[in-house]
Amino acid sequence: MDSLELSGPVRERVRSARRVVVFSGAGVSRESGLDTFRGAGGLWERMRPEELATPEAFRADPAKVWRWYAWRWRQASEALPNPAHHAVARLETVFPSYMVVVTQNVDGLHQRAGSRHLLELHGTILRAFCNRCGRTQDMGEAIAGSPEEPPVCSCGGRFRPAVVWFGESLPEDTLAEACEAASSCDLFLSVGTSSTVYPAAGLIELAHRAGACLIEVNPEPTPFSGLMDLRLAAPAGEVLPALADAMERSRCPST
Ligand code: BV8
Ligand code: ZN
Repeated sequence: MDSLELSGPVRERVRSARRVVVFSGAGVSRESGLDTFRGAGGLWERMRPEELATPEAFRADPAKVWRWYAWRWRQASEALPNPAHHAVARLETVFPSYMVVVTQNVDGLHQRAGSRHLLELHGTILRAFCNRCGRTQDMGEAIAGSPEEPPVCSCGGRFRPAVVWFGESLPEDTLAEACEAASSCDLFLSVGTSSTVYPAAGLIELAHRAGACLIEVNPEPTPFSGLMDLRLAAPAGEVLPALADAMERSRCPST
């Protein structure tokens, strides 16, 4: 995308922003070749979440769930961060006082792009833990040792991916820090999420109630599009680098 100009109140809000939250979903990794969940070509079009991403599914058929997560681990490991991930990492220098990335993604691409202040609301596919004693190990090693079914732990428990399944609570401290950040931010950038999964999507409401300037990047509208001060209906990989440039420009006194 050519350059992007921020105008009027949004430019002013970005120029004066001191506390910034970037909230991301599967769409930010689409241009890295990873499937989203919903929408055309999404994972849930081909598979049923309740059969794969729930504790019940793991109890009913641990091998099936394990193989699916092994497949997704391979995809995430072979993928590369795209310009959207790199632009998000860059924003940490544009907003040095405070910026946090709150992601629903489990693929680890934000870290690999250099984002340091990151909250993984739904865990990570890069690690596994025993569902009895909690011992953890690297997911790649777990899969290498047992590709077809979840490895058995020395305590007799089973290893499972360190992600949050539907019906499971999110990591308490991570969720608390994310809620604190959303409730006290003055700029909230929502990128590549359908904003339909809770409690994550509730962060947008918290930022709105805090009076933050809300920006959404998503080719498709979401249930919160009407709340936005600025909506960029384009792929994140195309628009985020230009948005980061525009934000940087709006914060340099000369321009
Ligand atoms: C819980 C990890 C307490 C695993 C995931 C309140 C109301 C309704 C329902 C509930 C509620 N509270 C709780 C629920 C139940 C449930 C829920 O929200 N259900 C939904 C489906 C209605 N929530 C839970 O179960 C949560 N736990 O509440 O615990 C509790 C306990 C017991 C009983 C009650 C409560 C746990 C939720 C976390 C589940 N784990 N992931 C894994 O990855 O396998 S969720 C998973 O799906 C992802 O992490 C992500 O969060 C979500 C998908 O959302 P998105 O990332 O937004 O992706 P999606 O495909 O939907 O959208 C992609 C978007 O990108 C689209 O809009 C598209 O247009 C856009 N896009 C596409 N290309 C691009 C792009 N954008 C930019 N650029 C592009 N190139
Ligand atoms: Zn164990």
